[in-house]
Amino acid sequence: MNYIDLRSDTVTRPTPAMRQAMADAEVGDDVYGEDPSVNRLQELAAAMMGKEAGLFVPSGTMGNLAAILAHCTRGDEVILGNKAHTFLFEAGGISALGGVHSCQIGNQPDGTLSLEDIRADIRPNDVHQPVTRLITLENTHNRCGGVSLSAIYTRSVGELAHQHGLKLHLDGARIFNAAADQGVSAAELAEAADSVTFCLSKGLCAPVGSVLCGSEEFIRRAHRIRKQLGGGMRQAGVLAAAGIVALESMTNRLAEDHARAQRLAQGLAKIRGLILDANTPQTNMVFLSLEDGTRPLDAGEVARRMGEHNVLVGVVGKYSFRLVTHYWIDDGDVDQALDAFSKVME
Ligand code: TLP
Repeated sequence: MNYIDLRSDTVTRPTPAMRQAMADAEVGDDVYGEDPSVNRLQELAAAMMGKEAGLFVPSGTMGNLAAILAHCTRGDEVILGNKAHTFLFEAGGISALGGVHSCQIGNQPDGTLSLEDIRADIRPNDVHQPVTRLITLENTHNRCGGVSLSAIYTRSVGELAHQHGLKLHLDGARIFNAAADQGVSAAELAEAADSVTFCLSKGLCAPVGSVLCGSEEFIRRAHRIRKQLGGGMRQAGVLAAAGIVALESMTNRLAEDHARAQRLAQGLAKIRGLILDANTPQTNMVFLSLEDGTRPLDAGEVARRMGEHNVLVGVVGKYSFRLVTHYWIDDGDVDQALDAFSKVME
């Protein structure tokens, strides 16, 4: 069964060019540092992020975890947003596995953390308190509607961090969507960050993997942590080969996904019973909810009925949805999804 899958861009399957590159990939034992495809991917990723070095990791979650553990020691504190993916959706790994304390600041609707809030939460030198070591930002910001953060804002947080002897990590899972949105390079958006993770496996369509980038010295520490976490992957070149295709040929097309999200939102706005979130969509995500009058139908039931029309939607609250456009969604799929919503909401 071929579903129109709007639940996430993580559902993207590899392109034919990726499958070919995977079949042809030169491989070696990456734990010995001998996989030429992994080495090439890491170099390419670091260059595209404007950093000295890169580390291929199995997931965005492991990339953020390895980064935070490389910046912090047990009992240190990271300042992050209360809607950050790392805070909400990474199974508490930083505290469970790293003993890292988190200080959550309310995200502004535009995905930022206010500089005043950050400043107020940097701990004084006091034996009663944890040591503030790190700030993390997310770009694009998933739970703030897929909004992209500017380089100017990121620089202001970087400056604040560095003035206080802190580091800045950027969860750039979808940094290429942010770059496409603003017409700038990913390197510019990541410039102020000491480290950045981005995902190959979302809008870029690779089957598996993310890359963590930073200074050579930082990546050496993160490399050991990746090994501790069981992320040493041996002949990972078959995966890296798809990642190279992703970086070489998939970053420049993301604006198409953003345009389709706009088209989808325009159609949804005309369907009775659906209310779009303010300012949605920002990039490739449309957030919406059911109007009061349509309840007792809840989002789970609407999603089930959409499934009967072969359309899969993401349920993110009792009455709310997230729809994500990606490479495998074309204009016809958008029309079909709109048609299904019209029928379900009749
Ligand atoms: N996000 C997934 C879910 O986990 C919610 C999605 O469908 O959007 N940072 C950000 C900003 C993310 O959105 C995600 C995945 C990750 C990190 C983690 O990446 P993976 O899934 O590779 O561990």
